[in-house]
Amino acid sequence: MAESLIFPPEFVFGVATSAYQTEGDIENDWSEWERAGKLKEAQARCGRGVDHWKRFDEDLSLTRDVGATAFRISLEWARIEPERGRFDEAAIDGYRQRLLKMKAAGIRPVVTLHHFTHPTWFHRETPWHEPACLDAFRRYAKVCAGIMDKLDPLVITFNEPMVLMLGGYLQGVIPPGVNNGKLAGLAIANIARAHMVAREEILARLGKAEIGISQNVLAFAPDRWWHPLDRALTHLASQNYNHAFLDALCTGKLRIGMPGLAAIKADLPGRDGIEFVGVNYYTRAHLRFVPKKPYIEFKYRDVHKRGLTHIGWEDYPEGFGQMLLEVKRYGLPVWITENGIDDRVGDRRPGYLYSHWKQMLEAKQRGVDLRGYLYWSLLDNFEWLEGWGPRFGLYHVDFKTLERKPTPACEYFRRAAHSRKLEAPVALATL
Ligand code: IFM
Repeated sequence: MAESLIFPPEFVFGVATSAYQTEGDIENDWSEWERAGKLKEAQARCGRGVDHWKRFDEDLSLTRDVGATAFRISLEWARIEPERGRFDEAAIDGYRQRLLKMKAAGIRPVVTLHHFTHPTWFHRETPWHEPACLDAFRRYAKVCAGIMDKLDPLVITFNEPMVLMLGGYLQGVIPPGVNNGKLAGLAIANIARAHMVAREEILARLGKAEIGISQNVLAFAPDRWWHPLDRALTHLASQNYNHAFLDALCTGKLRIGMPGLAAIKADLPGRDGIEFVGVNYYTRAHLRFVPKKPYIEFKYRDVHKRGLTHIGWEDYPEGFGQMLLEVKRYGLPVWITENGIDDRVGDRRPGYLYSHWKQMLEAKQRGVDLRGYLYWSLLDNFEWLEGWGPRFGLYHVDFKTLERKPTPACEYFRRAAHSRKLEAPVALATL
């Protein structure tokens, strides 16, 4: 099948980043979290990031150099509204200028409003589990709409809301560090409502827009294929983690149910709230039932002996194809808003791209309405709790000098973006 696989002319190749992970010098809930010593390495700090705020022009050229025609960035709420109700005109203009430069360079802006981080006042004054969060997000979204006006962006309101809910409100391992099932339920329902509210503001200003979210999807599998409880868990996890939030935005009803763990039922003020499904796919997770709370053991297994990636995730392109066929059920265009590999040497990334693109194009042949692929990430950057260890970048960044250098995947990506053919990468000598 692979020989005949081509990327149609209208299919978009792009790259993705987020503000906090790259821009540098941002004061928000994550910088507070870091100072409290909550990262894997207690001393690690995001600090100057990879200086993307100041090096935007250079990074935009790097984006063009790999043949990308879409660039996903996020707007940093903490920069835009550093104090509640005080909006920073310089930051707003800075973002507007960036989007204008993208347009001038023939690159479509893909704009995320919320990518995990919050201004420092947010959790104290209008946290996600309180209704006041909706007005706060509405005001912010209105400003974001102004930044994006007339630039035909692809808009992502929230990046990986389920990750925020699980990590921030259930396990308490990322900000705001809450560990409370009831508050988690209120928070995720309000995040879904906040999407709807932001959507209203964006449509009011832009008239027409393509608006969605980025959904982190995991290809779940039972740890013991024969075990009924592992299989039941797999089924429930897939529905709750991969689909419940998207279902809510489409139907207006949020339903999350894990017996003994969570029962969330909430209604949204409307339905049909997305124009596209944004998929972030990285790996597969095996689930095993254990007879004590939280009843789930979660692991990455190297089933096919391809070698776990450096961050410890299974390299499982087949799961990508499977997830794409699953999201076909929404009957909406699909954008891959993230996919990538932590490859600290640089020799595995072309093969990873090839195997994942093959799955993607086969899914397209099977009727998935795929519009574009955004590689995570343009640059090596700050990987949250993992700090500065992982390297997802198409471009290698020297974290001391901040010099950017192409990895072998740049050439591979560029060739595919130009030739529109899926070709296996030539074997790479070890770097
Ligand atoms: O770096 C993150 C990104 O911020 C959200 N999606 C997953 C990436 C890799 O972990």
